Amino acid sequence: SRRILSGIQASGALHLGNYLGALKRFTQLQDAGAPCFLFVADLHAITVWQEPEKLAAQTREIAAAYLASGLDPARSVIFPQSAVRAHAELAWVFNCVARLGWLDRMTQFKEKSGKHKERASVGLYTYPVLQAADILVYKATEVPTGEDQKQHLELTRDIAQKFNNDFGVPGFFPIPDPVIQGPAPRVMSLRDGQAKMSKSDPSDLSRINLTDDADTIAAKVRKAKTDPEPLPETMEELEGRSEAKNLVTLYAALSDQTKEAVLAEFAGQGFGAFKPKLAEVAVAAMAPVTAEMRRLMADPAEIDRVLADGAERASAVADPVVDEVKRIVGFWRA
Ligand code: AQP
Repeated sequence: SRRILSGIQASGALHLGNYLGALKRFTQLQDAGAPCFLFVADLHAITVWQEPEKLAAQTREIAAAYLASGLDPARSVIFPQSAVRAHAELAWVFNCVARLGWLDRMTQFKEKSGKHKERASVGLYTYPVLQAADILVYKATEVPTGEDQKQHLELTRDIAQKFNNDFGVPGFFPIPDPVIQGPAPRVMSLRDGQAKMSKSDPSDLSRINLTDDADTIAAKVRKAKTDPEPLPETMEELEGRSEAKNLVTLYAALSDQTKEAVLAEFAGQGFGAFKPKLAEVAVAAMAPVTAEMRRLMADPAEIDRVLADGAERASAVADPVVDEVKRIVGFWRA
């Protein structure tokens, strides 16, 4: 049967890419009736340094973003990753299933470890193995994420397959499908149409944060890199104009229209006219979410209840799977 799983790292501010590529998609899947397990990835967050006194607040903030974007804790299971021991336990077994050669090919590690690979944490290297455990410990069948996670999801499929083969348990782990769809699976930086919008970009002008106010959003959109040409009539004509294409994609995703409809409205107009309209739809789409996040964060008791309840429901699914894995691997038990 169908089971959706995804997570967002507890490592600071969320941006429009996270919102359109992940949060908004989760809500759509939930509302279509799919059972969703959504966690706050705090184990993943510490692959790079996190201030201990801030980590729990960051976890609550992501939980607030889940709730504010429309996830309903009665229907979806929302929990902190570290509160369900099964993730880390299965990750160890998977560390012994995955091959070094597979991890060596992961481009995100290369990007995030930068020039000084030897100084990166070992956790950053095995990050995609933990991700495989996150997914498979629920025997999830579908994993909605942004485009940037595609390679990691392929690794999860390889790990599931190898575990099933090595231990002679065909079908024990389902081979999960990446769900990289939606109107904006790859939101690009506002300063560079070749780079994805990312929270680690040193330029704050490159991204719209979920916490930006209307004036900041308008200013960032105004300063977004574009070209001098007016908007064309078709998407094909936007090929090679990556910044322009990104802004049209954003407008469409934020206003729930197709890109073609957006071009039909704005063809022939320049960015001087288009940008203020884009800022307007961005503010209109995000303001209710940020307002609700602020309301929830003002009194974390409600968030804490959701997370504690979610952790219990998640453990009830994950613990028996890990118990079964331990039996399959041959560990001692009384
Ligand atoms: N630019 C993006 N467009 C669409 N989706 C995106 N996601 C991230 N960036 C974009 C999706 O957001 C979800 C949560 O991501 P994460 O918490 O795992 O963090 P991340 O991918 O590390 O986010 P960042 O902002 O890109 O951080 P850095 O700068 O650290 O790399 C995932 O589903 C992701 O695909």
